[in-house]
Amino acid sequence: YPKVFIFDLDGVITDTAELHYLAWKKLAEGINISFDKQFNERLKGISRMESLELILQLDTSLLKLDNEQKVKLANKKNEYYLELAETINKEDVLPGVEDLLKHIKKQNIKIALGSASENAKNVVKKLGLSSYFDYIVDASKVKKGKPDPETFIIAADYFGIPYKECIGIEDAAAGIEAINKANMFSVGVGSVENLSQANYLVEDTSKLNFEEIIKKYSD
Ligand code: B16
Ligand code: MG
Repeated sequence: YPKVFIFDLDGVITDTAELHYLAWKKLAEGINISFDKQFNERLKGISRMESLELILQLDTSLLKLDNEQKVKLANKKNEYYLELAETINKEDVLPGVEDLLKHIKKQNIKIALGSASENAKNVVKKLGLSSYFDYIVDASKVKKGKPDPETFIIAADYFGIPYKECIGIEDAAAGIEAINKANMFSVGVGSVENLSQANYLVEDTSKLNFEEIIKKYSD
């Protein structure tokens, strides 16, 4: 058996992507940038500041903003996001996720959260899942975001477990890349077009099955 499971949050445990999208859209419209769903795809799994930089690139006249102004905008986006996130509850847990968490816990395998979101702890609490997690990576302490392996390495090192004995679950290509670079076993949730690098792929969270994952990991 593996010793640690490391979960991504957005897209794996719940769908906060829609809320991030609405918050960025509101911010972008406030500074006269038009922003659509397609562009939003590029922001998945990317940190708040990096996302802002990508959005500002849509309007070259905004590239001259200084750091203080950028931080203000990022804070504003987070205010919008937190407002929307108020409504998050148990029903927002994606299908199959709590069942998987239960199975892992039963085997005394450690569970960690490796999200790029600084709001991750708060969201997990609202979802009613806090008691499953032995460790939540503090995204504000991560120097290099996904696809860098740092997020996953921090989680494994917290437990002092060899990377080969860790399993990471991700919905973003950058996340799968990060898990693979950390020499962990990667489970992808999504399409083969997006996640062809995953060691094991399921099409959605309802297909996440403990025994099946262990079987593939042991092969
Ligand atoms: P925050 P994940 C990521 O979550 C989101 O996919 C991404 O869109 C968001 O910008 C990022 O968290 C940072 O979130 O503004 O709350 O710090 O997929 O890594 O769980
Ligand atoms: Mg994700």
